[in-house]
Amino acid sequence: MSVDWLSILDAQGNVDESLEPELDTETLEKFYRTMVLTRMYDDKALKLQRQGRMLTFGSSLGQEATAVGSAFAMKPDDWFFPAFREHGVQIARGIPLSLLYIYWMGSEDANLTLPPKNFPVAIPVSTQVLHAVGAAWAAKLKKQNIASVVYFGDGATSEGDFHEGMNFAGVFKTPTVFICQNNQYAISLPREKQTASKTLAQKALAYGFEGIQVDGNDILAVYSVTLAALEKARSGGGPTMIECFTYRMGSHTTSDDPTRYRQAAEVEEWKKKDPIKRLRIYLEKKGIWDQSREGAMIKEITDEVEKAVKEAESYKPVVENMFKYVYADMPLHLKEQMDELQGFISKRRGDESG
Ligand SMILES: Cc1ncc(C[n+]2csc(CCOP(=O)(O)OP(=O)(O)O)c2C)c(N)n1
Repeated sequence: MSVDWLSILDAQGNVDESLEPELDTETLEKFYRTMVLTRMYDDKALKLQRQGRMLTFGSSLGQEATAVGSAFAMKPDDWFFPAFREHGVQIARGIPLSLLYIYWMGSEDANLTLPPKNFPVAIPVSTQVLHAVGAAWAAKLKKQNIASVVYFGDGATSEGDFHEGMNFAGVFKTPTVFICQNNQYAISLPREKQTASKTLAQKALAYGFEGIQVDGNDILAVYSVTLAALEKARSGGGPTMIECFTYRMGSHTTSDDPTRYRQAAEVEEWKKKDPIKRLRIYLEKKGIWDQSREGAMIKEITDEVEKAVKEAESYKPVVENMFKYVYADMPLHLKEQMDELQGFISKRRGDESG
């Protein structure tokens, strides 16, 4: 057993025709639009944070192919467990942009109306791996023909939760697809200081299942590999780990300054591998994209993003929800805190109106 590497669309937009997936024009356009939408959603979030209108935010700039390619390989009925940088997957899965903004503006209310099978963001690194394996195990026991997909970063592979989840998935052959977004850094820690393993995908081999590396900036490769892994999972073939080799072009979050730990030349090299640029070249070569379509799309997306921000900013969070969903039955100390906050808010409202 060894780890294979897959790439189909190179940085210059050239395609390996022997591996090119058969996708119709509509699907390719959907891939491209969703990647651009993700980037523009992301860019707007950073601007809002700098203006004090958004809380800490982790950009997915440069990782759009990994997110969108894998998301479109899923079926709506498959379980989806994100970390905190999976904006592109959430958008492709149809979660409204306004909900995503509401969440990052600080309200957990956004998680109350997520479409089915989409789990909330997991901030504690790697905890979602266990949830995903559990959901897959349950689906297998119930003989449901579905898979569960979990996303995590390179840093998450150093957590115990990751290893426990991988081991369980291997032993019980759960229908789980593990998608590692290897964006080369866990905050300031580079990938080579994270683990002595040559690849991250090879960790799957130790747990008795397939691991594969893919060019994470190549949406055709990410889509193809994820589609195959999901089909294998749903048909009883067990789990797969996919290491998407990509790069975090921006900062870890809005609280981070990456110039303190990485070289500008490295970032410049990765700029040349931009996932959106290469898909656009591919579409142009196929004669299905041009400057005028690009202009019209950008205008449409700008309006869509602005509308979502407006909706999010006009949303009034229900403060009780902060306490309500921590435990099934609210413990006394939380109840006391909630009552105190409610008292404080109603007093303030009374002061304001009086
Ligand atoms: C259990 C836990 N430990 C530490 C943190 C603080 N923390 C937040 S993100 C992060 C690094 C995650 O790196 P990686 O898994 O590579 O994902 P990336 O941020 O690169 O997408 C750390 C250590 C946390 N959120 N949870």
